[in-house]
Amino acid sequence: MTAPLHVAITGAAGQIGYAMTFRIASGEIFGAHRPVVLHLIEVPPVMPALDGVHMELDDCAFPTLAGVEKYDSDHLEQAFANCNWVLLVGSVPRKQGMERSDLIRINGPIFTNTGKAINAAAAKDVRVVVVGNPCNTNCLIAMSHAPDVPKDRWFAMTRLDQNRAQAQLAQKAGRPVAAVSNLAIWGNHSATQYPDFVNAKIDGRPVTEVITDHAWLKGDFISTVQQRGAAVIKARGASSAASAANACLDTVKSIITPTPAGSCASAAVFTDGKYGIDAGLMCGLPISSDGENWRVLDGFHIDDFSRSAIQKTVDELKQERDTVKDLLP
Ligand code: NAX
Repeated sequence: MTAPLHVAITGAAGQIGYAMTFRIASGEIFGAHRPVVLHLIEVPPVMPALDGVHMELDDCAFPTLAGVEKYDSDHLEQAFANCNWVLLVGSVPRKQGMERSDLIRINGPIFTNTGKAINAAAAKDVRVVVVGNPCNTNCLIAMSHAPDVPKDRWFAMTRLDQNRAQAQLAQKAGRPVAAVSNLAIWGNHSATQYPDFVNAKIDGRPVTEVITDHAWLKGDFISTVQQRGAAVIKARGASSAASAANACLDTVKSIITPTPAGSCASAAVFTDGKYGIDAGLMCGLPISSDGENWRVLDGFHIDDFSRSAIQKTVDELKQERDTVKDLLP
């Protein structure tokens, strides 16, 4: 029998954590022959709700679920012990009328201790995906406190933005969503992000050839994707949950599965100056994986429109980094 993978989820009783946990336990993400042990983490007052999640996991009788361990957030080193994947969802969600930047000082400090505990206790091959907002900067904070974990193991989630953008382009073109490929989200997971229609394709052709309404691409398309989170909050009275959980799992799958030729996956990763983007940020970029290792893709065309949009969102990331500089060692 293959050794089980240990997967930690913080905020596991919250709406995203709850939606994600069962799909991981079912074998859908790591395969029907790969057992998983879930490490579910919550703040102390929410531990009774986590017991309920555990009961429901038992009641699914998933053959791939090799164990469930529950921890409160005061015991993070025990919680992350030997974990191969750490999915950092736990944090305070954005409420209606709140911008992502408002959250930065509330959620940032959580990620200092999280990074230290991952550094101390996680498996040597640990990979970390940060969902809790502001996810780019939270990831930067956690990574900064985990000097022994290589920087290419850290990801912040821009996949929901990619999926949202793909759906918008598919609907506009009257094509299935699977026809849309090579869609990069540059920058911050926030209202400044740049969903890159210039390099995206529909049925293998440039989006700008298939969709001739370029005013829409430069206007409503971008703003719809940028504001989609707020629109969901307005409609649902709660922030995106199932789609966010799905995007986190898509991120994991994109890292462990070879990326189709001619396409990319979107994730925020540590920058080294490529594409003229300042080094030392967690910035949304187009990446490609061979199933083991990933790299930032070269060769994306950056025209003047894209350059200015990317600069705006990178400037926001730099501002966020300044806002939390007391949390960065
Ligand atoms: P919920 O409030 O439903 O769940 C969050 C859970 O985290 C709660 O159960 C809470 O008790 C727990 N928690 C809080 N602090 C914790 C800590 N220090 N350790 C462990 N658990 C802790 O929020 P939910 O809707 O699940 O959203 C979670 C996070 O995802 C929020 O920060 C939200 O802003 C962010 N999102 C990120 C997205 C992205 O694309 N990157 C999109 C969706 C979502 O808005």
